[in-house]
Amino acid sequence: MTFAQKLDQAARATEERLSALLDKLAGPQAASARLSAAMRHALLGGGKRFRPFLVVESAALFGLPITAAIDTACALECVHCYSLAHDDLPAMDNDILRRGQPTVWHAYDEWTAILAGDALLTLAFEILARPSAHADPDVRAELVLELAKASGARGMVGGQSLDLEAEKLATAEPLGIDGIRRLQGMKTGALIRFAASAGAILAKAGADDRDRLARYGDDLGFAFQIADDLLDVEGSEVEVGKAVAKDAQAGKATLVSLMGLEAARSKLRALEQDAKHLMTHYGPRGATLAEAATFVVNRRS
Ligand code: GRG
Repeated sequence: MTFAQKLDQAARATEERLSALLDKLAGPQAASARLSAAMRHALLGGGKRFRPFLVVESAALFGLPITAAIDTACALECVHCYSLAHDDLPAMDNDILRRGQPTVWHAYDEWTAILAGDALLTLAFEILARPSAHADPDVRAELVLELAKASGARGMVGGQSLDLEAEKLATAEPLGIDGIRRLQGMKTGALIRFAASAGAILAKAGADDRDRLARYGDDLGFAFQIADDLLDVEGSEVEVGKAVAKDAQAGKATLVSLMGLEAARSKLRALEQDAKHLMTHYGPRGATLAEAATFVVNRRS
């Protein structure tokens, strides 16, 4: 199977399971058809499903089948999609286009987008707490703990706050390279680190594997963010599926604007090589995650 086919397979499996989970957990019994529809719009309106793919492939490193990883992959995608629905709100990034479709608040309204995001965040932890996520309750508790840490004040939400403080508060000091690196490690990196580490948690792997996968996830998260900044500079709205050139318009410093295009591209290549090197430990089993590093570096959407 080619890399593209593997990505596609993980995306399809994730979407099928998400759809079934929404039907079961948020669908018929839910008080509000409007809320369910907005959750579905946020979750199933496109997307690369790259984080679920990382969960599935990190589990495959240890011989686990896709079925053993899919609920964890779906829980993570629920957190990711809630963050996008909230990030697009007028109070935050004020975007009307996401994944080539109207954003949730634009398709519905602001309060529905807020509630759909809240419900997706809650659903993520409901999915992880159920025995179908893993037969061992200790593993489920660890998944809940690690996803909560990655998503919350020390992770994605904290990074988003640092970002908005820098952008919106007149009193904020401009961020330098280290400050941006820290905020992006929290905002974008923490979920990608969780995705890469999840396979080791599901497989009850030892500390060396956990550490190696966390470092791989950090490389990928950093690369993912630089690639995103480069797309904002070099991509088109049609290609990327959302508004571009937003950072420059907002006068927002990014790693690319502070380092310059050439240094950013060369950092991307260094991160790709480091991530690939970490995967050599797993021999042929590590080949797909090694290719994922190249995918992140070359992505155009
Ligand atoms: C609102 C708490 C809260 C957090 C928002 C993730 C995030 C934090 C904001 C998104 C802003 C952004 C453009 C970040 C850059 C990296 C990123 C997360 C891009 C979107 O992820 P993709 O490319 O999206 O994986 P798809 O659509 O493929 O799922």
